[in-house]
Order: sequence, then structure tokens, then C-alpha cells
Amino acid sequence: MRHMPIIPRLASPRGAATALVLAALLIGPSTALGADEFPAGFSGYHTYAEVASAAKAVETAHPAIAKRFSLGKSYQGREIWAMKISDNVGTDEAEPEILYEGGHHADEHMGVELALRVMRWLTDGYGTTTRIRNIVNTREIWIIFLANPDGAEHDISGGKFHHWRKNRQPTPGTPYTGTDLNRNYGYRWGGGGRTSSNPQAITYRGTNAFSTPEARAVRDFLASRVIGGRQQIRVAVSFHESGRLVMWPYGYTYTDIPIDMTRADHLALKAIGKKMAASNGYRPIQASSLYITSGTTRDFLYGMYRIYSYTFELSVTDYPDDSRIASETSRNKEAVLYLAERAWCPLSVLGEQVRLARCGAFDDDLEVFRGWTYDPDGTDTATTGKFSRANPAATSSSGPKQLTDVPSGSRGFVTGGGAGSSANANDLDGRTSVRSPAIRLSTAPGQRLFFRYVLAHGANSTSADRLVASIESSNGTRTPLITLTGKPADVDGVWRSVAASVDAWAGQTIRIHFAAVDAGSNSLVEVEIDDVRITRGS
Ligand code: 0X9
Ligand code: CA
Ligand code: ZN
Ligand code: CA
Repeated sequence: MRHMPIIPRLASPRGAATALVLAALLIGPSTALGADEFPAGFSGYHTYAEVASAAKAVETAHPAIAKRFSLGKSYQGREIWAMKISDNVGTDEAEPEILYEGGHHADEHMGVELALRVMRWLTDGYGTTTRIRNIVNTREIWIIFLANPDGAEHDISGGKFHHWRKNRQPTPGTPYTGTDLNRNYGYRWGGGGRTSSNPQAITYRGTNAFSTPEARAVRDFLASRVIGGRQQIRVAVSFHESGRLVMWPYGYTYTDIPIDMTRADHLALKAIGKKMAASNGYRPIQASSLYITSGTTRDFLYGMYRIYSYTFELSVTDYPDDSRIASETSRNKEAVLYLAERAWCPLSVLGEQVRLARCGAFDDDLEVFRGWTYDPDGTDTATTGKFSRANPAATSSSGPKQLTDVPSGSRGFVTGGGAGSSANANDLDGRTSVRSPAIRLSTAPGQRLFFRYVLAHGANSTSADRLVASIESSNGTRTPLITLTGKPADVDGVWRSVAASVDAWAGQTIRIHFAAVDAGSNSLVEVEIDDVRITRGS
């Protein structure tokens, strides 16, 4: 069996450390906790203070492309230092974003070193290497160096290792200290496997999802990267130790493609993971192949935002001495740069057809919220069957009407997702509409609005029943582009796709608007929509 990254062991109860922690809260971490140092043979690793000053020094040396900032404070009040690296670093530009982070686990110091190296590669290389210059100029890179500063300082306190993994937050009502930050994130928090509800365990998940200030700081930072309804960060890696693994989501289930993942995402996650593993020599696996976890950063990043997120387990052994830092970090350089380049459109790893279909100005599989607005005019009349982004239940009336399977993942826009007491209970009555966030079309010709849909109706339908897709210009003018109408016949639900040119709006900022109407006499009408895209011409 392969080396297992974590060895189950119990954390020692909090004792004399309490006084020290209280003192820290009063006096401030650096003085109260002393000048923590790595033991002999490990002094090449960065302490918390050294991480902070290394980042500051890089900002000072490269002010145009590097900006240090804090995500907020740890439990004991330390700043959680981060850096943005990009051209025009002070401006939020419309560039694909990447997140690298280290130090969720206090005893995994190599991950912090890799985060620092990534900073150095990108800033030192900016003036000398075309590849790196291109990455920095066309991306916005975020680095979190040490997500768990209190734990990391505790791990080396007194100049010896304490084998400390968790943060340093006491668990209320118990004598125990520390929550495993990589079990504290709010995506399927609390599940089984190597995730514990026992405050004494090294994999303690916390009293609630996001009960730790450190995970909350990362969560709030991620939320701040949602702009115009869209998460700007597309790819991410968490640096851990040890085992030399590249892992993709999910960790919470053994299933390769569960309900909360699309097939395309799974294929792309795996392809990119394998590509990175081929360059760093690590073993590529789905995270759950190691063991089941829940509440990890990686699962949260993908589950909540569809960020293509990975965990790297660095090093063969735990606590490699500092002679290993240079080789263990540098073997990851290619993988780190490759992922930054892939951030433009990770799905394009699946080939030319996928690139044309899914790397255009807009791509939404409707699996997570991406900034659509229901009833944007406030004039919808639907009494039942309002659009919602739902996992639809099947309905049947003289044959299938609302289909339960959607083309991608488990969700789409549906006119009333529930089955109701009869097929007529939850179908569309009146008008319902939904509008996309703003989309900046490229100036290139050949872009098309594409979507998949179901338009099912009973024999009592007419051409007044319809689904209309319009393009809304930035001045608010709405132009119907695709109109699909009913007719007086029983039409069962079938998924179809449709596309139309948006060349007339090339170079403009637009929104996509869908309206579904059951007009005239009240008929049985069901509409479903999935995979809304602006596809590329070339
Ligand atoms: O257990 C963890 O959090 C990670 N290993 S570590 O030794 N660095 O603690 C592994 C997380 C990967 N996810 C799953 N195995 N599900
Ligand atoms: Ca920039
Ligand atoms: Zn770890
Ligand atoms: Ca979908």
C-alpha cells in the first residue's frame, strides 16, 4: 500500500499552552509566542514572520506586478498573508484568475515553501522569461502562503516539532484545541471517512462548517472574486504534504461523476490532473481514491464555484529536512505554470470541438448560480411554473412532459421543478423570464447563441405558447433571436438544441434573455433549458 498522507493520532489536550494563548491575544502573537524557529536541519523553511517579510520584500521589489494583502486574521490574531500577481496589479482586470494556496495543515511546511516559490518564479521570471511574462500579463494570480499561521507557529514552538496539524482554536466545552481546516469548509461538511466529529481527533471538522476564522477568511476571499455573477477564479491548487500525489475532486464520494459534477468537468479535471502529474512525477488520482474526506478546500472550490481545483501532496515523507526544499518545489514549476495557462478555459483540454463549443464568451451548464436574474422586468405573470434552476422531477400526461434527466449534470432552468400532484399542477401558467449576467462578446465573427431545451405541451396548446430567446443590448433593447412555438398537438418532452448567430452584436456587451409563455387558453406547457453558451466561430 502507498504511503498514507495522514497517520491517525490524537491531539494532546490543551494545557499549559492556554496561558500562552491568552498572553498572545493580549500582547500580540510575535512577542508572546516568542521568535519561533525551525529545528536544526530545517532552518531553510520560512517561519510565519519570514513568510510575511518575504512577501513584503517581493512587493517592494516588484510593485507593478505584486501586491501583498491580508485575507483577515487567524484565531490568535495573525494576518493571513496573500499576494496578487498580475500586470496592472492595482486594477481588477477581466483576466482569468488562478489560486495557489499552502499551509492549511500546520505540520506541512513544504506547501508553504512551494507557495513562496510560485511567488518568486512569477516575479523573478517576469523580466527574463517570455512564458512567465505572458502568464503574468494575461492572468490574475492569487497566492495564499500560510492559511494556518497559528498552527504552523505552534508546530515549531520551542525549536522542536509538535506534529501539530490543526488550527489553535479551543473547541468550546472541551479541553481540546484545534480544528482541521481541511475539514471545515462548507461543501458537504460533516460527511464520513477520514473526517471526525471528535474534537480530540486530528481530523476534527469543527462545531460547524466555517467555524474557524481561517476557513472563513478564505471563503470570504473567494466570495469577493465573484464579479458580475461570475467566479473569476477558474483553477486552484492546495499544497499539502506528503505522498507525491495530484488529486482532483471529489473527496467526499468514491463516485467519479456524482450528481454535483458534470461528465465534461470530470474528464477535464482528470486530463489536467494527469498532465500536471506527468510533469511533477506525482501520482494522479481522484481524491477519494486516497480516502474519503468532507469539508475540504478542494471540494468546496469545485462544488461551490466549479473552480477546477486540485490537491498536491508534496514530498515522499512528512517533515523532509530543508535540503529537500529546492528539488521538491522546483519539480512543480511546470505543473504550476501549465495550470495558470489552462485557466483561460480548462475545458479546452478536451480538444478542438470542446474549445469551439465551450470556450466562447459565455458558458453555463446551470449547475451552480452564475448571476442570472429571474423576472428582470418585474412583469412576469406566471402563477405556477416560474423558472427556477432546479433538478427537475419527471411528469407525464399522455407521455413524458417534464424530463428528469438534463443534458449536463443535474440542473437546468425548469418551469416548476417539482412533479406536483398531477402534470397540470406545476406546469407553466402565464409568463416567466430569466436574464443572464452581462456578457462581453468578442469582436470575432461566427459567435452563436446555443442552448438545449425541452418544449413539451398537451394537445390543447397553440402557437401562443412559446419559448423566446432574445439578445439584450447594453441600452436595454431586446431583440428576439430564437422563437420556439407550441401547436395544437400532444408533444412529448425531448431535449433538442438550437443555435443562432450573434454577429450583429459582435464586440458589444449583451445579456441573454429567456421568456416562456403559456398564453391564450391555459394549456399544459413545460419548458426546460440547459447548457446556455456563446460558442466561438474560430
Ligand atoms: O487529509 C487531507 O486533508 C489531505 N492529506 S494530508 O496528509 N495533507 O492531510 C488529503 C486530502 C485529499 N482528499 C481526500 N483524500 N479525500
Ligand atoms: Ca492584470
Ligand atoms: Zn495536508
Ligand atoms: Ca445542467
